[in-house]
This record gives sequence, structure tokens and C-alpha cells, in this order.
Amino acid sequence: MDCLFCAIVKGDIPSTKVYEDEKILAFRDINPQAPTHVLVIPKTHIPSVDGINAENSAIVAHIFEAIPQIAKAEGLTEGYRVVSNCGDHACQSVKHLHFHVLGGKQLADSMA
Ligand code: DGP
Repeated sequence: MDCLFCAIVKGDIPSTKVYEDEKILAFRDINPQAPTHVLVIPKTHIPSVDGINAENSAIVAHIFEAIPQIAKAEGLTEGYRVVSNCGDHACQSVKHLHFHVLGGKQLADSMA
């Protein structure tokens, strides 16, 4: 399977890692939309939020346990936004589940 984020997990494509454990990886977005813009991904391939099910949802809980630690390490004391684009209407460009963590400035009130 030709997946960009799987290649990042494997180390075939370099990334700026901010957190890693045996199950997940967090790295800086190549096109940051806020002073802090981190992507948090499972190391296993799940195509999108649509691919979350009873068999693999523990990894999502693990990601959401890690996000507050990542936010703290990034100094996001005033808050942050977590976003996952799913499918074409949401403009998902990389078909490997990922959560954007955005912060470091006052974000826009509108999300759509
Ligand atoms: P989305 O549009 O929600 O699928 O977000 C995909 C994000 O992935 C987008 O914000 C840009 C980022 N991205 C794409 N290619 C690379 C890459 O090679 N390295 C890194 N660090 N980020 C990438």
C-alpha cells in the first residue's frame, strides 16, 4: 500500500517528531496553519475516522490520552483545537487517520 504516513512511520520519509511510542506518532505538519500544528497518527493504517471500529478504537483512546501531554509539551496553555478531516467533503488529503492539533494563537471561531 502506498501511504505517505505509513512511510513516515517507517522512517522512509523524514518528519519532525514531537512524540512517539509503540502505537502512535506525532510530528509537525509540513504546512502549518497555526504556530503549533502537530499531526497525531496511529502507526497502524486506518484510512480515516470512517475506519474506526470496535476492533481498533483503543488506538483512538490512546491518541486522545497522548494529546494533552503533547499540548502541554508544546506550551498550549491557552487551549488548542483537535481536528480530523474525513473524506472528500472535509478535504482529507492523506488517507491515513490523523488528528490535527492546532494552537499557539487565537483560532478562528468558525470551523467550516
Ligand atoms: P488532511 O488535509 O486533513 O488530510 O491533512 C493532511 C496534512 O498532512 C496536511 O495538513 C499536510 C500534511 N502533510 C502532507 N504531506 C506531509 C509530509 O510529507 N510531511 C508532513 N510532516 N506533513 C505532511
